[in-house]
Amino acid sequence: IQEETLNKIKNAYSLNELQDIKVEVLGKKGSLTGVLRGMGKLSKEERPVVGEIANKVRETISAQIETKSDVLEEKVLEEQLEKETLDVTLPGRPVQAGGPHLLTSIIEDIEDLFIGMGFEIKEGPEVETDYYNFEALNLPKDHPARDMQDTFYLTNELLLRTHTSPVQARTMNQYEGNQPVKMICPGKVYRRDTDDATHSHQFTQIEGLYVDKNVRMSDLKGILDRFAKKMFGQDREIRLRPSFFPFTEPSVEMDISCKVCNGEGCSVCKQSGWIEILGAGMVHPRVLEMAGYDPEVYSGFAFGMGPDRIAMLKYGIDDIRQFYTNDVRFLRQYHHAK
Ligand code: FA5
Repeated sequence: IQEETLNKIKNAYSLNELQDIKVEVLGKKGSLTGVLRGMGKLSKEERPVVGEIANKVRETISAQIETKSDVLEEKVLEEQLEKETLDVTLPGRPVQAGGPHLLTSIIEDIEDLFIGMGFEIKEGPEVETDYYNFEALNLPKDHPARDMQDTFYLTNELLLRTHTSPVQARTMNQYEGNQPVKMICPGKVYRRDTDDATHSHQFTQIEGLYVDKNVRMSDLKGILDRFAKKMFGQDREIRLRPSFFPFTEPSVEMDISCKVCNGEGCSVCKQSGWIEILGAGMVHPRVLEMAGYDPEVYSGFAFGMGPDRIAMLKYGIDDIRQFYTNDVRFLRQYHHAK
């Protein structure tokens, strides 16, 4: 048995084969196990002799199997290492990096411009109360101007804010009527508008509010003009048209001349040559009063602009829905827009 088995072990070329040999000889029904089992049938004198030999054979075979197993394991490992070597000279595959959404970039650009003019950044909730969205802005419950902004109501008192103007009242409340306020507030707003090329039911706004002693309409115009020139270039013109908002008096809307220039020249993007980008005005005395500011002492201006429209104008995008349909081919074009 010993000779035959050692020979087989020597020729074994895989761990599986070695395992088979082990079972064949040392397993429950193995040949050597058979010999050891048959000991009972031997005479008293034969037993120790045969027993000793059989045990020695078992030890020798076990040791050989062990040694061979180490050798084979080593061989398997080597083969595996050989197969799995990395060819570090192969060209790499580029990783597709993401980037900020164009709207995020535009909002950050606008924030930077206003921070440079001394404004701080504020935030407010998207789920807003009827009070802040309307009443604190001089729009009592039955006011017809509420229809100007078709509203998604959640309950009688809670709604999705239709503009960022509630943050005006929230900030003035926070400052308790005795400190100047100079803030902008970017954020998402929602309206039951029918989606088309220039309207979306969800869009972004940036509110601005400047309240202090002696703030005038000319300050508003100066700030907006500076903003427009920095955002769109020195050759852009702005135009203020009289308008109406219940929370400002007087109220204006600002249009910007809408030239879109590229390497081939400039084109005017709308028949009139102007596009409306924001509403603004002098804060209504009632709004100041409700927020705890004395309108005899303080005055202020406010504005609310639409970054979606601003981005469209700046980059010549003709459909606002592009911002919200998340076609990566579109989004990727503007990763390096800054
Ligand atoms: C307002 O929302 C006022 N709260 C703005 C304001 C603030 C006036 C402070 C006075 C003082 P309006 O509804 O016009 O106003 O919206 C302001 C801007 O948001 C618009 O000029 C436009 O740029 C943008 N906008 C309005 N509706 C949409 C829409 N459905 N999709 C995309 N942009 C819109």
